Amino acid sequence: MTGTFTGRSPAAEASPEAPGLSEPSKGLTVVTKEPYCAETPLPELDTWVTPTERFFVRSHFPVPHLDVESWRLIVDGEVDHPLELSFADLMRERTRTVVTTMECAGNSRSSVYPPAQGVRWHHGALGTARWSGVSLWDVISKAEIRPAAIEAVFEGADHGREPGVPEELSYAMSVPIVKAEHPDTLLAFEMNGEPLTASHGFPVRVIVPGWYGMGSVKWVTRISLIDHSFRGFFRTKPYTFIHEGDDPDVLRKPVTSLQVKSVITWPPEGATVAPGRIVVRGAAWSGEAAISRVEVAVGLPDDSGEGGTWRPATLLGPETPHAWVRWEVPIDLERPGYFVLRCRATDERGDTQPLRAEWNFRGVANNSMHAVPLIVRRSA
Ligand SMILES: Nc1nc2c(c(=O)[nH]1)N[C@H]1C(S)=C(S)[C@@H](COP(=O)(O)O)O[C@H]1N2
Ligand SMILES: [Mo]
Repeated sequence: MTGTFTGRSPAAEASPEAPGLSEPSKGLTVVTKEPYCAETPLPELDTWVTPTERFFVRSHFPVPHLDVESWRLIVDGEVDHPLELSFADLMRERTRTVVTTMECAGNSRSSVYPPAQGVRWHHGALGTARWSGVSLWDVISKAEIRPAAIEAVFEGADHGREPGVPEELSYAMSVPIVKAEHPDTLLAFEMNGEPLTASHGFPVRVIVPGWYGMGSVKWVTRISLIDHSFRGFFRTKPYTFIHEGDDPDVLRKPVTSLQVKSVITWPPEGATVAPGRIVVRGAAWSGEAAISRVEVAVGLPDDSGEGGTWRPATLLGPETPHAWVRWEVPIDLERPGYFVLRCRATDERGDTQPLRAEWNFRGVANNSMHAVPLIVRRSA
């Protein structure tokens, strides 16, 4: 039997309306107002597909409000035939739908220690959506890409200033050609069966399955093929692994694929439950491999991350290449007390989650084990 929960829901603290946005963000927790960053409370991530109004928003600059009639996509750079495409041009291509899990590279930054620079996300800069659009490659290959091209740079219509940078910047991010060629890399115009909302990239955004969210450029208006590694601000500063002592003028490893990770979506952190059996539920994902195992421990970890009693969870699926799997495991908590649950996923490559992820200056790609404190109480 499932226990009853009296844990205060983080949703209760959510702001009803996001400032400067046309659509309300009910159910999201606003992390920063400017730029607008809002995350999903974990209990709201308890479904395979995340409803659009509950899907986190991460924007670096104010939302550009674009008009579908005047929107154009330029394809240029290392191509023989530069293109300028309208929305109607895109609609002539074959439609493709991909369900993919998106996680911000800064997700879970609030639990990085020592504290790292950046938006202090808890664990909810994360969600899974059904994206429809056209394969990126079907569109850009018409420009006759030259063999010299090694990366595609996606540029958004949003722009503004970043600390330490003298000039205005547009949001831009690159992917290697192999990622641009993948048929599931999309120019998407629908999210969960509806046109994109303004804050999620209307009218067209890129979707790069298997990568952290920074590659899925919203409000895309230009794609440039280049014959070198892109050195734009967002590629080389926030979305890169910087370690202690690194020379700021030397390029570091870029943040790309999602590391193996899992979260407990039920019970909520800090919930009070009655003694007995609870069914712990959650999600697990990994960028370039399937999830092979999820385990849940009751009890504090030792330094290795072991400790406690580990129980294998049942993987509920669905099994698709780019989306998280749901899992659940019954846990018996007969005795009143204060407890902590932890979960740990392992993928088919054998990658697993650490107790504490290796520290980096931006606190990116933190895939340390999620822990949920829980109170078992007779009067719950
Ligand atoms: N044009 C543009 N695209 C962008 C961003 C942005 O600020 N501007 N943020 C990126 C980051 S860091 C993430 S995590 C995802 C978030 O997408 P969402 O707001 O639809 O959840 O968009 C990416 N694409
Ligand atoms: Mo992000």
